[in-house]
Amino acid sequence: MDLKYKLILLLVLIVSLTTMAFSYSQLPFYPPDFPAGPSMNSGDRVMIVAPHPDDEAICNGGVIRYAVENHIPVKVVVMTDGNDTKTSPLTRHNETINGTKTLGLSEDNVTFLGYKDGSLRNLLNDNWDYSNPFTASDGSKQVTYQYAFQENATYCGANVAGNLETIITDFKPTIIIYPSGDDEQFDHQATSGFLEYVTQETGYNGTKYTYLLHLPPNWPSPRSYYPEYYLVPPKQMVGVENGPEWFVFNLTTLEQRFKEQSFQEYKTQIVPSSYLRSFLRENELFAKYPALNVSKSTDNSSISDFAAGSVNLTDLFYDAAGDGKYQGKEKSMDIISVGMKVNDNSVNGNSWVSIKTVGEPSSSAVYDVRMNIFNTGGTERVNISVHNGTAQIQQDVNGNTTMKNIPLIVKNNTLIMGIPSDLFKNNPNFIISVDAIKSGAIIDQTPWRVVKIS
Ligand SMILES: [Ca+2]
Repeated sequence: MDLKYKLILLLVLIVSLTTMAFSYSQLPFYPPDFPAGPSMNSGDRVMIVAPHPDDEAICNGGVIRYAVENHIPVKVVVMTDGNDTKTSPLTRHNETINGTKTLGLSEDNVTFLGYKDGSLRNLLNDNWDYSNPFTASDGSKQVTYQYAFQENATYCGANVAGNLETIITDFKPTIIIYPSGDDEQFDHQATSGFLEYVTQETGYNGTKYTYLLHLPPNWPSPRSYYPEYYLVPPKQMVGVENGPEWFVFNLTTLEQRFKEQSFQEYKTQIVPSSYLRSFLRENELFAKYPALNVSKSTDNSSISDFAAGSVNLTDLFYDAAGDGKYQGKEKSMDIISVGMKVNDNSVNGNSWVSIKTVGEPSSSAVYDVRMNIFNTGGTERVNISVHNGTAQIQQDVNGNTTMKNIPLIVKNNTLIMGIPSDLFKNNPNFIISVDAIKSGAIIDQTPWRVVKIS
């Protein structure tokens, strides 16, 4: 072989080795560089909220096992019946009982609320009041399971919140672990909203952690059974201003074994080929969402100031681009930020809220800003809805509903709506979420976030 070919071979070898080394360095063989958490001590009491009967093990099996080993009380709350047409609710119930038993819990540690699988978003946003319950496909309007926390519980948001408040008051958790509002599955996103609601309503002052399960198509990466890998947060959700703060909970080999064994009890859900086995890793992953702060302004900005561009809204929080139902392909409905300006004693009586999308907002879409405002005289539920060039606000408080048109301008892919400053006159805490809907389908939605006014 002459020197030329030897050099070419050497070059090929160097390039291949470099490529291999690079690919290898991208594999999650090391714990991601975030603080450890949740930290749990002997005085703690841990409440884990699972939208469906299996979420408790998939994302929290290691935490549950750790708590059992350290004699830390655990309460698992399963929100829905897991009735997914091919599996009976009783089967799902039994899988959770057996799965959590494998982890070391007893049946008394698990509470089943029994609401319909897939209905939580309706209950939170549309069917809140007892006078307007959700009707399931089987015609039922209330829980019918004997094993449920409250038999005959009405399918409505107020009742779900009431159940969770009772459990929090009785169990007195110091740590609540619940789904991330960035989870793409609607029951998970809504459960997150319910927990933000009840923790505000009850004045809960313990710690809150969220867990992420559904973020298609590429997370967790790789999406398969690799127990020697670490679970790493999705790139687009790291380092976002006011976004999730990540925590790593490393598992011992024994805890990993218990978790894997518990998965075998969820026979109808976690089949050997299931991507859910991606969650059998060296660690579990949690995130805290910081409460957002808005300072009251006194500059009395008017709609013409926004139209002229002389006043800008400050972004309150961000939503990933490229997410949602079509992974961002509907650019006009891909929400990227929510802004707010709360005016104090405004001459024109208006404060401002904005939604920014990747593409120009579409007149055929519906954009909703939902807020629950926690005033001492009662929690006010507010829905600002933008459709076809018109913005409306609906306010519900203590059974009274009012609806009226409000100012709207569209500028730089941003919808800006004028809302009454009166909503915030007592500096209440509130929670807020935004979604974009087309032909009844939710294309994108933000998490529910807690906001404090100063
Ligand atoms: Ca988005």
